[in-house]
Amino acid sequence: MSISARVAVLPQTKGPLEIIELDLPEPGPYDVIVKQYASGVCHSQLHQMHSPRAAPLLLGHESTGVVLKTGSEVTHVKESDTVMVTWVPRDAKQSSRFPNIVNLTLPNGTLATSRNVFTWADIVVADEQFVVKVDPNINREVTAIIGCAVMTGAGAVENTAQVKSGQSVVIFGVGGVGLSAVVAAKTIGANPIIAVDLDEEKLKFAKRFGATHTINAADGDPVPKIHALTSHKDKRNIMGMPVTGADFAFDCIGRKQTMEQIVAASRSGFFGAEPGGTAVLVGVPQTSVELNATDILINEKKFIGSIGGSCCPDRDFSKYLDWYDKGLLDLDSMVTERFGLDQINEATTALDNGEIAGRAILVF
Ligand code: CND
Ligand code: ZN
Repeated sequence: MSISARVAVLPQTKGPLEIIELDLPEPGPYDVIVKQYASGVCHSQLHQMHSPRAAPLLLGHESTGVVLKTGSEVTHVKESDTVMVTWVPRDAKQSSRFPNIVNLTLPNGTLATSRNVFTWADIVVADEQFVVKVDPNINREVTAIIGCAVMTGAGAVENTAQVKSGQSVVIFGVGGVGLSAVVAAKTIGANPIIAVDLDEEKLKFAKRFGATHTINAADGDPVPKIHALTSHKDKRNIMGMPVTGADFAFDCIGRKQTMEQIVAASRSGFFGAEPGGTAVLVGVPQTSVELNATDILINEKKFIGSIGGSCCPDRDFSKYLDWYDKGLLDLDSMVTERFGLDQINEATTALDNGEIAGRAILVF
């Protein structure tokens, strides 16, 4: 018997998301059908909503749920297992198969597409590579944001940048992704941990998660303030000047201005002894960027990207659940708003208006 689901669909032309009831297809050999407990609302979906599209879109990419049905080739989960749905393959190093991208035929015959998964629905179908088995005793709501916000922010710090204890970090943009980067920096023992945002309330909030200093970029250029907080008086750069700047500067926004500021905020090299700092792009850019090539060259700085926090969900999600259990990752505070599926347009509008202090979730 086919399974009926209520799915949020973004029409191809402008307009709000619509909740459409439809019958899900029978799972293909590698598919898993998941009845959902909760899903996060990520800024990446706003980027998709504000971009032109070739077809109606299915959105959302982090959730918790329980398995209802599996395809014939699925072996790592079975009916009634508790899982998380995410958008990074769970063990890509082991699996040579590229995961299927889920599309659904709407009742009017139109094909609605997803980038890889969709989680803004009470029941979803996803490739098994995007379905991670977790302990059945997890908190079923707030842990939904591990599937993107935590993986992306914490993973950028731990996996991509490999920040070490005592190193200095600055994190631009402390929404769901940036706060998770702050938490990982604190857990590793980074110091100082400087949060930069335009919103004073979000900066205060970031201190609860481990930011040691905050800078409101609405009050002027944050870069000189970052340099004032990160000086290495005994080290000299190529110009013979004392070195200042962060060992790592993370952009968890993706605007042209912040992408340029993370390079300027990174420290120069210790001339002849150690290369310069690293600017890490996490936010999804909507424009290209002009890099100061001289700064990068003479100061031996790096500009790198981090996608999905370079995470391996099968390995990393249980670790983040452990951080939650130990009180290191306070997801109960980080999830600041809850909406029902029928309130999806309210949820996305609130995020767009900067009204979500941490991360919003949909609860089904
Ligand atoms: P959210 O909207 O929650 O947070 C963004 C924060 O940036 C807010 O607190 C803003 O106030 C702040 N901000 C905006 N402009 C500036 C500025 N000029 N200076 C300082 N602060 C500013 O977004 P989110 O945390 O859900 O997502 C953040 C970005 O990360 C976004 O671009 C999203 O698409 C991206 C992302 C990337 C990846 C990846 O794999 N790299 C995965 N998921 C999301
Ligand atoms: Zn995301």
